[in-house]
Amino acid sequence: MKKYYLLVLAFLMLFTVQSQAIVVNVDFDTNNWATWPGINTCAGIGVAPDTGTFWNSKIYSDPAGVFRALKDSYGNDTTVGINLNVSYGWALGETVFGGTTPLPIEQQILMRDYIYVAGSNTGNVKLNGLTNSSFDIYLYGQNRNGGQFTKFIVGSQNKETTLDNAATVKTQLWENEDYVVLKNITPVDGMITITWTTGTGASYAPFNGFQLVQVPEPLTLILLGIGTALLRKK
Ligand SMILES: [Ca+2]
Ligand SMILES: [Ca+2]
Repeated sequence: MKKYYLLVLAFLMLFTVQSQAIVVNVDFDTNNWATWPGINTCAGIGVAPDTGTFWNSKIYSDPAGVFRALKDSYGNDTTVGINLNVSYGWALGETVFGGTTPLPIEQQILMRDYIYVAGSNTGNVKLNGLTNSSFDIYLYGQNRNGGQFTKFIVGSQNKETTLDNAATVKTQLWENEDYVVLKNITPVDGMITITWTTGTGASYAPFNGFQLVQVPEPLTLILLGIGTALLRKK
């Protein structure tokens, strides 16, 4: 009987690995770092439930229709591509996140720099090559500077980050203040468009980066459940 359980376990592990949900991380960076040269791209975990540490650096905007390939959080190639088309330019973020808080260093590196739009302007990021049925998206939009927070729109969903009190000592990033999560986003023809603009009452809309998290297919969850039950029974 023991052999049987081991065989089942091996099959489940194989299946789980093959259908493992991918996570794609993007850090919008500036190439104009004066004080921390060479470490402007995040390398570590974000707030999404994932242990991968690879982040794609995104510095330059692209012509319409040009998609650049992205790697997953373990540095493997994916089918996912990104097109960033924003005319309002780039900026170096507030330094508050990058020096006086106990926030993990990789998250300081993520939050210190950003792309932005101003006033009622909007920018958008297009992702293509999305073969799975749905995704959760973690969107970072905060630099702890007054008047700078962001409204994110994907399909029929939208959420805003909020004005951050720079005096608040943070050991972690806060949902709905530093980032928002839009859940179960369904691609249309393999594509998701993230639109961003200023939050209510804000003057600028920083977009620090994002994490795209594939929602596991129900079959994977069922098999994981069966595997766990079998192991317990043993
Ligand atoms: Ca960065
Ligand atoms: Ca960033």
